[in-house]
Amino acid sequence: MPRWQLFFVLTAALCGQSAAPAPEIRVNQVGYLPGFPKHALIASSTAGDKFTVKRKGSDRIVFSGQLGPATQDGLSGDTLRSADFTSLTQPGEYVIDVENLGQSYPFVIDANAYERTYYLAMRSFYGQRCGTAVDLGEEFPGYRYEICHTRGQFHPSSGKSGERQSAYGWHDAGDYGRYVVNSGITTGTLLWTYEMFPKRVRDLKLIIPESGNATPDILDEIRWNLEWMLTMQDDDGGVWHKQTSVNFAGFVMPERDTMPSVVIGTGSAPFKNSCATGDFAAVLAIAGRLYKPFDEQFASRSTAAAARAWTWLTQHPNVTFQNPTGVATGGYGDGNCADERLWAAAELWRTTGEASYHDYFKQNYAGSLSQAGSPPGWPSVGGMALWTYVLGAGEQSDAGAVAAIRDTTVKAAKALAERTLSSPYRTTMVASDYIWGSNSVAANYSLLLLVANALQPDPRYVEAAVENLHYLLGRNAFSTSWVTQVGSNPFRKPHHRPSGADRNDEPWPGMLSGGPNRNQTQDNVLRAMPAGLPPMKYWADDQDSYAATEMAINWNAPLV
Ligand code: G3I
Ligand code: 9MR
Ligand code: ZN
Repeated sequence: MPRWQLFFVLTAALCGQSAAPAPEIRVNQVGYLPGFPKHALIASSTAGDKFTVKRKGSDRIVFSGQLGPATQDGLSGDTLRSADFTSLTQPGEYVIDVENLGQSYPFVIDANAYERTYYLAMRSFYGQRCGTAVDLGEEFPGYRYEICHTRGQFHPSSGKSGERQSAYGWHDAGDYGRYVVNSGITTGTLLWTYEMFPKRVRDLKLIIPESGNATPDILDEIRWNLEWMLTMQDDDGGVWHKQTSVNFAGFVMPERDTMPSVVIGTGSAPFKNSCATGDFAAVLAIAGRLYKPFDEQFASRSTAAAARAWTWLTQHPNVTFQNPTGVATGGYGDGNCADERLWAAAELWRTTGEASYHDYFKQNYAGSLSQAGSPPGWPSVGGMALWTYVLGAGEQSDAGAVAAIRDTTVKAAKALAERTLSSPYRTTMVASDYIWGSNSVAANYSLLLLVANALQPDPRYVEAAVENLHYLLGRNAFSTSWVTQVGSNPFRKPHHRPSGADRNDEPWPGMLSGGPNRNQTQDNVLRAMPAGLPPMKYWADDQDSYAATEMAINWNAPLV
């Protein structure tokens, strides 16, 4: 133990506090909302039956209770007992003390408990900006890099050749590529955040270069990526798949990755693909309505680009993408672009009210209807298509379609909320959800639950949505907050090139870990773990585990 740590342990002991938080007490290390269920989960067979909640740093007991019965959790292998302190609603900073065990990590009870987490999670997109110098400023001194990836070229697979522009966009993840498909769901989710909760997020400052102009910071940040997406549309309306180097860079800062950033297509005519073009059309259509009050010109440019993409899509409905020979960066290949096309139709209809989009939607939504009942992800955006149709419904809408979508969504939300509130870890997750990016599955379940609440309000949907946040922020088998620099025991080794290459002790803030991934063959760290562990256990705080600790923009978006 380093001397400074010993010092803290000794002073803590002298002051009558237990030495270090007991990780067996799983809590949301950020906090809980006053009017919501509040549970800590205790994974210890030697703990006594009693627990108390105390003000942090004092012995004043504000709540006492008994632990619930032990339940065996198959997802983690943990035996859990619940400490339910729901009836404590007084705002403050607390710890839980469990008999014969010790004290928990601290947490708050506060109506604004998650405001800083939101700030860091949303600001992390600024930290992914490509084509500009980035500096997190006084709050995070040393978190900076120079302008990067300014050299653009056409790869032969794009159907064009020569130099071209490389500007704007967010680095996708721990790597420096920019991918249209993944940008689609990411940007769409963030735009929806603004559209669904305008009053909540409009005035929250992100401290970005555009702060202080007349546009809400969240929209300014999202626009950085939309501007890149717009550069990915060809003259015929189709949209190329990605702009990356042909191989992944080493663990260097962005400006030290000097490989050209090449526009990559399918390798044969029409070179663009339908999934990327559908996602593009959907997202630019959303932009066309949301930016209108702030920049009318940008809004109409966006709608027009979306409409041209739609026209291309009607001529090329299912051109799929696979990495062409010689390209090793992320694939984001999706064999079915029907859901992307449906999403495009729905958002274009919601923005423009034009009958052709509506006709397409009415004729095709039934084939994707079941997707209203499952969490979205980059390959499956059918839920986004269906929900936007209902969220934007008006007099012209088809009553049958609205009813069917609402019904499917609400039925699913009811079952998912029940499953969440009765599962030992109080998450919506089941074993098959423990895939690459599983933490985004948890977050996207919450997105579904919040959309369902918007379609037919029910506090249990919102409660269940918040339970998944408790899981992500520390109430999990590792007692680790899966968001960098958030909570008192956050993970520290994301697969994220700037975090690995810079001189800062801590990783860049506000980034969600991909999460446990039971597909052990997907990286060497997972492969080295014993076979047959419960799914939640396939995670380690290790930079080399890209299939479990990488960050990605499409995972941070539902966290936001
Ligand atoms: O959809 C299937 C599901 O039906 C099945 O039950 C399950 C069982 O394995 O797999 C699901 O497919 C998974 C797919 O993602 C969709 O979620 C695959 O297993 C999984 O291998 C695949 O992982 C993707 C990974 O790239 C490898 O292709 C991740 O979603 C995706 O986020 C990730 O993206 C990478 C980029 O390529 C490059 N940049 C970093 C980024 C994040 O790691
Ligand atoms: O860093 C890459 C990460 O962003 C991807 O998700 C992952 C899978 O495509 O690949 C990572 O790059 C690794 C490459 O695939 C193999 N050599 C090691 C690279 C990580 O340092
Ligand atoms: Zn860059």
